[in-house]
Amino acid sequence: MADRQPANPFSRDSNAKGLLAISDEVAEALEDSRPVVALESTIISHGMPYARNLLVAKACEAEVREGGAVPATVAILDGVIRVGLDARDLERLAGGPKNKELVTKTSLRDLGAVLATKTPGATTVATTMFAAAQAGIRVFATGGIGGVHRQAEPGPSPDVSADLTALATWPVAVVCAGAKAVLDLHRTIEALETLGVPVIGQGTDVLPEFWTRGGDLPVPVRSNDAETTAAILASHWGSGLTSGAVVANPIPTTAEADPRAIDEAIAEGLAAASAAGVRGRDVTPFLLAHISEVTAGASLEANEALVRHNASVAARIAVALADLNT
Ligand code: PSU
Ligand code: MN
Repeated sequence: MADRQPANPFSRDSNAKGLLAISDEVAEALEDSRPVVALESTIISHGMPYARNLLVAKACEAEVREGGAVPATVAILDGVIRVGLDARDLERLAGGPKNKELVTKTSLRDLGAVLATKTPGATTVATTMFAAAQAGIRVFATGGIGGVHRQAEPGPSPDVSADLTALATWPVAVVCAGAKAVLDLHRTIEALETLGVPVIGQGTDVLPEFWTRGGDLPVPVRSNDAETTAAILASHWGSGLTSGAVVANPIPTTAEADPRAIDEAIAEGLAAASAAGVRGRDVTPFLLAHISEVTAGASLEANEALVRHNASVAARIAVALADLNT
């Protein structure tokens, strides 16, 4: 019997019927099989205050370029999913102090409505993974994925991010500093196991906890460099599996926030969110802003450092992956 080859996981896979627009620079890089790294936009519109958000968005693109890859920031603008933005697009997403009213945080369930109304949308990890997969991009950098939120009291429907659904569904590696530590990290890593999503600790044996390097939860596999991570990813997809992967990359030691201060700020943030009745997609942006306030900006400094580091490491992984495929 002849060997049956799995479908090429690096081919483009778009069913977007004209609603997906890839910039010329990104399209040319993909055409030539050169390394490309996707970046998300919820972190710009809802994860950081104006005008720091714009500086960080540009810095992440620069980190990707320095690492030898082409950045492809994703957002929804004028009724189209855009892959690869210019400076003016980034400014629109960064907006001003009232940006939250203008740009919709767009997860998978929101995508159709945001496209139909032609209003600007910032893509979450889930929606960015979807767009990346459609475009044929395999590596994506963000700060931290969403996951299973902590629950004050046991109830029937815990708040679970569609980021997990996306990780189970599309062949994109998400380079991140673990999941945001406001979540229930234990349940999040168990959910990833159930969904069959590899969690590769790059240079770490434990799950990074966003603002800190973590220590409580072991990761299932460790890789010591971008080449090893790329080899694991290539084998994961080469086997025929079509799910995504988490590449857990801890914040550099020099940029790590004080774990005690962060734990206290998280507890305060969670109490404030529940007192203010914050729910659904507003929870994560509320907590990030509150924790930054309580830590006098220390958490924001750490957030910038970790997301830039992820962009840089993602570029190296994209380069190593491109080398494996040529
Ligand atoms: N990483 C950051 N800041 C962020 C996010 C990630 O450093 O704001 C965003 C991502 O877009 C992620 C979202 O998908 O937070 C999770 O939101 P939720 O918990 O509502 O699914
Ligand atoms: Mn949620």
